[in-house]
Amino acid sequence: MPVTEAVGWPANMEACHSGGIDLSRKPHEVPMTTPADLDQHFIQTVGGLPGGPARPDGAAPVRPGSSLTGDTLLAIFDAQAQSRHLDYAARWMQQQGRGFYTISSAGHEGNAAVAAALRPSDPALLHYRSGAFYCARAQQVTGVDPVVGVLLGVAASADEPIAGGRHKVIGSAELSVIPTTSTIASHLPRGVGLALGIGRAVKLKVDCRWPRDAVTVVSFGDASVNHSTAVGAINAACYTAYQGIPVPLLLVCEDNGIGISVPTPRGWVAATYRDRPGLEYLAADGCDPVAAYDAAVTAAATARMKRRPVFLHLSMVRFLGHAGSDAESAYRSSAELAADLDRDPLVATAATAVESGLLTPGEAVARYVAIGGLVHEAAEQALGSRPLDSAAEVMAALAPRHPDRVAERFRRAPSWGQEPASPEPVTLAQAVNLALAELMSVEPGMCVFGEDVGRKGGVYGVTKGLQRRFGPARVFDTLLDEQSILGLALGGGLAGLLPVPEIQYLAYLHNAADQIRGEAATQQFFSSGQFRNPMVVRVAGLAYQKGFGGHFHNDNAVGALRDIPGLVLACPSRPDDAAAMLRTCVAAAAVDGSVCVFLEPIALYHTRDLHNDGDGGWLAPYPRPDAHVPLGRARTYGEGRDLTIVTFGNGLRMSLRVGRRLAIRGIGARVVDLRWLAPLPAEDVLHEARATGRVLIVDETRRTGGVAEGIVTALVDAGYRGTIARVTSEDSFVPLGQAADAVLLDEPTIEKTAVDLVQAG
Ligand SMILES: Cc1ncc(C[n+]2csc(CCOP(=O)(O)OP(=O)(O)O)c2C)c(N)n1
Ligand SMILES: [Mg+2]
Repeated sequence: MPVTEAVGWPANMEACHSGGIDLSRKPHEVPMTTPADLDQHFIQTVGGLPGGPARPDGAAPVRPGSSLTGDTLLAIFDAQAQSRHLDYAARWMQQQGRGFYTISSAGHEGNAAVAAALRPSDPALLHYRSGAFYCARAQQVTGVDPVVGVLLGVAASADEPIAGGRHKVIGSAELSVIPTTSTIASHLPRGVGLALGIGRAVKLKVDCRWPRDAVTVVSFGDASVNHSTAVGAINAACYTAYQGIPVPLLLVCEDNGIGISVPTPRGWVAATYRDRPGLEYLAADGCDPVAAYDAAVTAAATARMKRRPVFLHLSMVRFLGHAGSDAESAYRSSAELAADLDRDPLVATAATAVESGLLTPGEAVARYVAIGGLVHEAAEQALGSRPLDSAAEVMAALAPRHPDRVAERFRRAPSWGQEPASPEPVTLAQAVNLALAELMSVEPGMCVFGEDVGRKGGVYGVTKGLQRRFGPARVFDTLLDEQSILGLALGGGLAGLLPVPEIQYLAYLHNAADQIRGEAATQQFFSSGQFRNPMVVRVAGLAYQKGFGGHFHNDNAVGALRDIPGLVLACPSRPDDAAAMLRTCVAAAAVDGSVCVFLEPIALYHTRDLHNDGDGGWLAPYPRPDAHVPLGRARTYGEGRDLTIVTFGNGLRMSLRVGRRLAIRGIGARVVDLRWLAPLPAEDVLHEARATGRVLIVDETRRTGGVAEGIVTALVDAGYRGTIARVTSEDSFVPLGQAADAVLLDEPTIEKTAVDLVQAG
């Protein structure tokens, strides 16, 4: 009987490598290591070991000088064997037509020792090959079955406990394992943010789901350490620790020497991280359970006691190729594959158990086979599990909204309902400043941070005085790295804070956009709402700054934000709306974990007048303390019956000025300020559009991918049958100096198009 049948798997497992096509046995090719090879190798090697000494006390160390006890070694072995069989199962399920994920943890099972060295309350953000870590952690908490959970994930089942089948992630709320995305290294900034955020939440006496002495653990591969996101995050951890600020973070590099097919230069990871300021570095053979465990214990203790970041570098091997479809024989020699097989961590753990007399060779094999049988049973059940079957179910966790609870928050906030913060009319910048102060005084976990926001009070003075009033623990300058700023927000939100990071200019959001697109916006989606990262990202942006030019300070492109599912994109134009909308965003973040981007038009920050110098028409009274703007509700100015102008941001001011000139020409226009660019206030726009039957969209962003595209589509989709025209800026970057006027939308264009539209009938 083939050995694979002995553990409950069909003998043709090797055919799984390309979704059922047997790539593994072409005579002219170097043979690949298949599940059957691994399985056979384990059984034959371990089965053939000489027996060990008499059975020792399970509480005794398995080797002199080590802290790894026999009991813990056996627990590690069980987790490793579970993980290995889960890898086989994933391929078998793919063959059965109900497996959608085959990236395996085989060869990386040494990471079980890292879990064994940590506490189950240490939050973990894991590499996709950290399956054995996950199985080992599940042993530390009652009631979580890692096998069933992982297999339901492989089957993309709606019953999968963390992502609800939306992706195969490693995660569990009970196990403090926060799902990560497939974008390698993108979880590292969040990890740094979480390590810092837990301490900050404790300091601010905010509810935090993790204990004050928790160590945040983040694992990743050797190729991933080169990604700018990893480089930036590790740099941010070092930069912070270098200043003496506690960063209890364990960075685990699972180094198998290769990234898909590209070898990592020998010694590169060690040479890069061995001597970084602020960072402790430890290396061990991740295939040897004793060495891996002892190093992990030291690393965890250092991170916990010294509250410093530690880089634990574990050397590993990779079996079964990169993923199920990867024919690694194309780029690896048979000698390399054989050398890896000799280092099989599962064999090493079994051998250690046998050497130390904990198991006989036969018992070790039987234990492995028995675990395989249980995993196979669970895999068979997973085949029949319920798939996700509707868009509603898929999207249920995307971005929960409870407008009633958001509104209720305004009624209950203790200092609200009294006098407004300013008796005088204010500018937009002043309104944001006052609203930040007001919100910080009622939200103890709210923190404002970014480049220059602390001592300087922001490039435009919007955060002036906040640090003095609320202290450097809540208002602080960060290092110059947008990925890390957003990472602080991602981790801080998880830790229970209410982060309000600032991105200095819209153009500088784009080099860190994945931290919003791929990380922040997906957290609830991939955890069925069990983890959330509330945040309000303030971004100074849009164009029309007088005398301060160029694209990078006048970026008018919002396409990268408009299509992010669930994201709230606010763009206040008037000072009173700015304060009220900021309140809404902060409340939505607190109530629903919403991810909000608050886009502040720089050119309007200090604008005072509307039509004439000195008219004060762009100032506004600071709004009553209980005033807020419901998400997705527009604001209409005027009741003109000839034309509806739909606009936002700088476009509102231009449109109101044009509207007055149109009135003189006998054209009655009403002007709708969208206020929210996502979700768009489609119903309000439709209502106002129908009131006149003529719509002119005034959109200062680019013609392609700009806001107007969404408005036109929303109107058409809603069955609006009137006239629609749009004016936008050019599909260009914004040049320096007066040339900017040549590509940006201007009032004469708005006015001419409006007149033409009305005169056309
Ligand atoms: C940002 C990003 N670029 C590319 C990929 C595709 N990709 C997935 S895994 C991988 C290699 C990662 O290698 P390593 O970090 O060494 O991890 P390993 O798979 O070897 O454990 C690549 C390029 C990705 N997932 N994310
Ligand atoms: Mg690798």
